[in-house]
Amino acid sequence: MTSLTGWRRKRTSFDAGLSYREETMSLKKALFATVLAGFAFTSAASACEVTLRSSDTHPDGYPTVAAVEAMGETLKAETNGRLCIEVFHSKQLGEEKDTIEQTQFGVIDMNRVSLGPFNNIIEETQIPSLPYIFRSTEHMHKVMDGPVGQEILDAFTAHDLIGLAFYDGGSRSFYNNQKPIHSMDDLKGMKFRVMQSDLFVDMVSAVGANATPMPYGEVYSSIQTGVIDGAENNWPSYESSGHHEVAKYYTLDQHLIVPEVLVMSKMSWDKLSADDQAAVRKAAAASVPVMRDLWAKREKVSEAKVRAQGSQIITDIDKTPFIEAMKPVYEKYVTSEKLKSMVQRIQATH
Ligand code: BDP
Repeated sequence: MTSLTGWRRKRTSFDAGLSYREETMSLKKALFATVLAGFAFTSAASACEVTLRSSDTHPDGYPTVAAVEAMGETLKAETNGRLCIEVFHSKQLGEEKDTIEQTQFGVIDMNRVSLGPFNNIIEETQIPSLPYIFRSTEHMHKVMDGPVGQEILDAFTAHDLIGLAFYDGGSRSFYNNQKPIHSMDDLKGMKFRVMQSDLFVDMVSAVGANATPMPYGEVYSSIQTGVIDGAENNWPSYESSGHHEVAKYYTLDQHLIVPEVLVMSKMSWDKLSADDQAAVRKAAAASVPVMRDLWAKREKVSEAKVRAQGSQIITDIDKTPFIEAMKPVYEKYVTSEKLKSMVQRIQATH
């Protein structure tokens, strides 16, 4: 864990927005802001003039955490040590849904999150969150690196956020503590946790199971106490969260290849000079290949680890019935011409 002791902050431009925030935020939010502003007045014992605080739910050493740290190194070098990034990993700043709000309010400067928790607020983020929309990780990269990806990043601006980059999130599959799932029939009536997104609730209902949206940090104990039978996630999260210890049946149906996103608070962004904004964008872009490399390696390490620790991996799964059953989710969520065009362009990308 990062020690906050001895931190010192040199410049106060990022603090200027505080009175505005206090006026406009609810009492609860203002209180939280005040607590965090305490961090802001101190900065790492280094030459950094501004230290951007970035949130991540994952533990130290997880690819997303390491990638944002790598971005921080690039940014520091690009700005001759003026701009730095401090990653608050392991949910130190809270669960994703809450940290997203705090980022919109400028309390947190940056946030690395899944696209899932944005689904209910930014409709464009629903598109890469659709089940089986991507044929492979390569397909996802091609789309997210291209015009559709850019349109989705741009959509964050209207929600007080700046979309900086997409990161890999592997493919997500169901795991549970009851029985090996070999077909859709096996899922009937089972209870799975999903991220807090209506789309994912409908996706799970579509295959005959029950969805319980809840924060990531509650999943482990909810499986243990029988509130849910399981959840769904990628290899590294299944492993690093310890969920494999309490839910050993993992079925590779790979229903989602949902990317992760790195966003910045628009309030923090607006306080940067145009040159510094460009440096942030450049450093974020440079962190993408770093992340992809770390991710590919970590997927293998995590898979090997959960197998060695006794997870039963079901690979002989026919995805066709899952793909068919989940189609109504497209009908429900892909309604406007804009979203339809995105789906068509994704499907036409080879
Ligand atoms: C992980 C994502 C993380 C999400 C988590 C979840 O990296 O951002 O919080 O899944 O399921 O794969 O909530």
